[in-house]
Amino acid sequence: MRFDVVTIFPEFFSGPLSCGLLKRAMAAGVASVFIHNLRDYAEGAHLQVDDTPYGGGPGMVMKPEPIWRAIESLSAVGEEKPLVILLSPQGSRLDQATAFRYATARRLLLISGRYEGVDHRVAEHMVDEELSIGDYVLAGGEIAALVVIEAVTRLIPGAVGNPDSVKAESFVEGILDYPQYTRPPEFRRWGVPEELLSGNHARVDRWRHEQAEKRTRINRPDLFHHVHG
Ligand code: 9WO
Repeated sequence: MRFDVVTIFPEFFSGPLSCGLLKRAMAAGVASVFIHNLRDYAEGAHLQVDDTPYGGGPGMVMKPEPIWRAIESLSAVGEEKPLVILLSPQGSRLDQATAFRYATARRLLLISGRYEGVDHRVAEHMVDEELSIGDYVLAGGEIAALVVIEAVTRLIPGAVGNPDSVKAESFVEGILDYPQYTRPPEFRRWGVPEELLSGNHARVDRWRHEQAEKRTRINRPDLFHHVHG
């Protein structure tokens, strides 16, 4: 999988890409991430990437032309055209099913906006999808782009140590994960559920399933539509 990111803050990505899963996936060659400075696609004496909003109002809006030039230029490299995604709170919501769909693509081109907005012609005419990672406003799309890169990369075969852990976990079955414990069996008089210490696998499985269901019902009633058995 090849990821390209267009941003006015390329330095934002160095920390996250140099740790853990993303670092390993890149070293193993299963993922490559190219960060591009939007300003490199700006023109004019001031290399301007933003301008005042039509109709007035506070702040600045990102101009369409540098984003267009970045998409045109980056789409032309390599043999495969990328799926182009604008990170925005106005987009459709990222979920695990979307992450799986993106993991089947060969290339993703992620556009991270800043300022008070992005000229709407970008969302309307230049991108394939507008994507939100959740119902809150950030200062820009950079963190959202990193969320997509991490959620997708860990689904690529060879990126995660144990492929069973991708299958077994949360959301794949529309239910939250069960609570996990490790040693010691008592810490500050807080015990570990006796079912987990019983050594009875059937009992452990039953307890985990009940806990997962209870958590999902209480914390995420919106997910609690799956078939129980
Ligand atoms: C600001 C704002 C304030 C009041 C009501 C609605 C609002 N929307 C925005 C807004 O979209 N600000 C953006 C800041 C403009 C461009 C990039 N920024 C951004 C992207 N903030 N948050 C995201 C984002 C991206 C993906 N998923 C969640 C949030």
